[in-house]
Amino acid sequence: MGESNWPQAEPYRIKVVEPIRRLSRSEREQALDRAGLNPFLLKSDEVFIDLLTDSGTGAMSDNQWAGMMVGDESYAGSRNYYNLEKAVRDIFGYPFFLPTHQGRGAENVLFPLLIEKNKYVPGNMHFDTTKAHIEMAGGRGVNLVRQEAYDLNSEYPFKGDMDIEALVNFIEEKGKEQISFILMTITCNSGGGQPVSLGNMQKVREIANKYALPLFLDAARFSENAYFVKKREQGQAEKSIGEIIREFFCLADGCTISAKKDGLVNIGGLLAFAEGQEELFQQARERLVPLEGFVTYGGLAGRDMEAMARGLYEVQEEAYLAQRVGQVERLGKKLIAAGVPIQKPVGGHAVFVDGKTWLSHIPQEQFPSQALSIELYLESGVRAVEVGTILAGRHPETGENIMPDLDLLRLTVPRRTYTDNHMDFVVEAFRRLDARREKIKGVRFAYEPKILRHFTARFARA
Ligand code: P71
Repeated sequence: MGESNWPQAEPYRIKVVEPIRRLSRSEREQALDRAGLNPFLLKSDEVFIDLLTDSGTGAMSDNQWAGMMVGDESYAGSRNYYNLEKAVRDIFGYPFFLPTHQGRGAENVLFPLLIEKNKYVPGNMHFDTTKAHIEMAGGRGVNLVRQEAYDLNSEYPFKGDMDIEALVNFIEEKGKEQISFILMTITCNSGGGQPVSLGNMQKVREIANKYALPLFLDAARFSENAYFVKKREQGQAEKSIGEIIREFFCLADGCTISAKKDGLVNIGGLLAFAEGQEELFQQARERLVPLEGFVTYGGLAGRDMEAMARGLYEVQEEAYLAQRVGQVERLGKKLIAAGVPIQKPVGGHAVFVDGKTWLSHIPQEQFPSQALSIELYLESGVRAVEVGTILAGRHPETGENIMPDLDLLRLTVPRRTYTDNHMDFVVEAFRRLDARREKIKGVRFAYEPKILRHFTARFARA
């Protein structure tokens, strides 16, 4: 066996623990009733294993916590700002950067500078808050991801790739002056945490050059994406994670990053620009002050910037990435073995369960994946999040519910937070649900908010 084929042990040991408690079945029933059958409205103390999101929910290292103690809380010119600037330069190769309070802060500063009214922002697939910021700036987001992304059973290794032909056709059809910029999301969150290949990014760059369009990265999970490239893309295996990251960022004009994911911090974000983008950077700098805060803190404490500077390095360690991505994949494989249909291949940060197929007796109008999230919590105390018909909302003109092809339940795994035993507990919850699967009932709205309804809606059993 030699040096290979060892079981995947966490490349860290645990120094601090946070107790979690599972409520009794009757306490869980009461809690969920109070929450209007919407797990989003549960108190976190009512949740045993929380797979709502991987955003800001990870564990920091001892080195990051040590960094918190050397936070320099000066209003201007904090030393931690300079440490973060150095990290951004080193890792992404970008000379211009601004800290922001989180990813959407960076979007809010940047997008109005690039978007003109009614113009388009094509991308592989925009994340919800990103699409909202494009629209708030007057633009129109368009998803042009490859068709394989919509086929849960396709094992295509880069389901986050842009459909290059569709992108060219779109630009030709609308005219390049109708396009504000191109945005590539790595990994593609809304498409299931699926990676973008370096080859695809290079082609998108060629098109951006041909039509003289700016190209940006929404790079919340930049390191997980690089890991997939190293493992899956031909000719990339010998490169380091750092080299792959550099190559990706070299191909873009700048990036917005929610550091709550691969920054390994609980809060923070950044906006950075490549060589040659000084003018845009200056404009962004001016907007940062009223929107986020002075240019050397952007809504963050000095200690937050230090933790981020250190996290951005740690997240590139290959042993960390192998265990991180491996843990999510292992959860997916065990669910498949338990007969639960999921999206394949398993994405970098979450397993997406095909609720519509697993609960095929529930019509889509009765929100099968929401029903599944309710039953999963009742059965086990595990919280997951619907990414389906409730999230999709209503058609702006007809007012009808949009019926997306995919109606999924996202089991999102926080970084360095839960062990494989926790994941086995989740699998066991699905096994127990399977025994009474056909009796699970759909739900209807008891209260439906007008916008972003999934956060605060209340439900009743149909
Ligand atoms: C996720 C989130 C966080 C989230 C957002 C809304 C509701 C629930 C949870 C945030 C992203 C993201 C990408 C690709 C920008 C943001 C915004 N994702 N781009 O998946 O995934 O970043 O939250 O720091 O503002 O749970 P921000």
